[in-house]
Amino acid sequence: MRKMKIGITCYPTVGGSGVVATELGKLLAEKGHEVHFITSSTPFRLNRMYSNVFSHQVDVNSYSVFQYAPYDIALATKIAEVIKNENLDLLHVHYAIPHAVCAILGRHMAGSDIGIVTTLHGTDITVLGSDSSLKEAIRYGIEKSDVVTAVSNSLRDQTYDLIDPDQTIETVYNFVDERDYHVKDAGSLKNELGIQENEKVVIHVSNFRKVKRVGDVIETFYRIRQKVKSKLLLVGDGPEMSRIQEQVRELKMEGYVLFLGKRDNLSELYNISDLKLLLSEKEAFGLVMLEAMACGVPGIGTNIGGIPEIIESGKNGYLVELGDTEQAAMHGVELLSDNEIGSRLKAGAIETVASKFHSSRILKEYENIYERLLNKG
Ligand code: GMT
Repeated sequence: MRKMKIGITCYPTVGGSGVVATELGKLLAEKGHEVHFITSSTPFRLNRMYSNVFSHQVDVNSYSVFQYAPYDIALATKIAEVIKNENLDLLHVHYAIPHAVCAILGRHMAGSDIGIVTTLHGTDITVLGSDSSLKEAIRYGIEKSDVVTAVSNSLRDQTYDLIDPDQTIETVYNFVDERDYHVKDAGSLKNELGIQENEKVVIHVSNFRKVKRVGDVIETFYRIRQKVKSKLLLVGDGPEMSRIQEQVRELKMEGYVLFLGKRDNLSELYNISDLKLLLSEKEAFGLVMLEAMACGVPGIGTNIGGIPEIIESGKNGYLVELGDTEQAAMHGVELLSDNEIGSRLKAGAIETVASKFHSSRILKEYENIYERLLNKG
């Protein structure tokens, strides 16, 4: 495989699409490629030093005439500059809006014909795709990209349905860095969090937006708690937080639900957990489910979006219909109270990550796409 110079644009702050883009950049660098992040700030997961990873920050002019600072134009200009100055071979942008459109404009500004790969992550289609002020721009970004990938078959199909682009969309699944996410000893963390050894741990991680249905997570846990001695870890923060805190108070569950806020040490938290709940109404993939499974935590997830492409009922967790907290709790109780079932699903979770979503496999798929693009040019 020839060594390439790859420009990557993504949202650098917390969020699945930025995590995947950054982890991919790191793996590409470890394979000897030169990686240039072109973003509004240094990606938060870029926590190791690499001699062949560079971060180019977009400067936005806040001239007083502008009612809104022109970030998209500034990003396109920076992309053009990096294409020329660094002699890039290709661009890989994550999230259609505005990144795909900026990449196309930047390439044009640079007078270049390098290939553009756009990866769709979910809300760029499932939420923004029905906004009439953005739909045409999303279609344009998809059609003018050279290769378009989606993080699940479900998102690929939804993109065809909602946007109807004249473009082929390939599925490339997400992955986790197995060096961080694996089964390990979490030391005294359980004890430090005030959880007794004989208590089971249920975990939910999200940005607490409405689509995540955290209320259903609380309801499910409420039912589980009536049968199994357990605690619920809520990790993350977002607009629904105060409503959720109120729900927990109303159910008199304050002593059993731990609000941990935003955390970096997710793999340690997963390693004290026995069950992961992801009961969203929209989820193009569900990276947090994969992270948990890599740490040996089986999941209960809704039968929507990309979740059924990760969870196989009875093998590595269970699928339930949206809003069916009774069924979710029934499976939760079964999994947490029957050691044989718990261990089988745990082994299934680890096996699924290793066979279907291994980082080496996904990295190869992206490298093959890049290689194909370079051969075409
Ligand atoms: O879930 C979110 O709200 C964040 C969003 C993002 O853009 O970072 O996540 C999307 O991309 C992730 C990485 O591909 C997927 O794992 C999430 O399922 C997807 N979120 C939704 O579709 C709601």
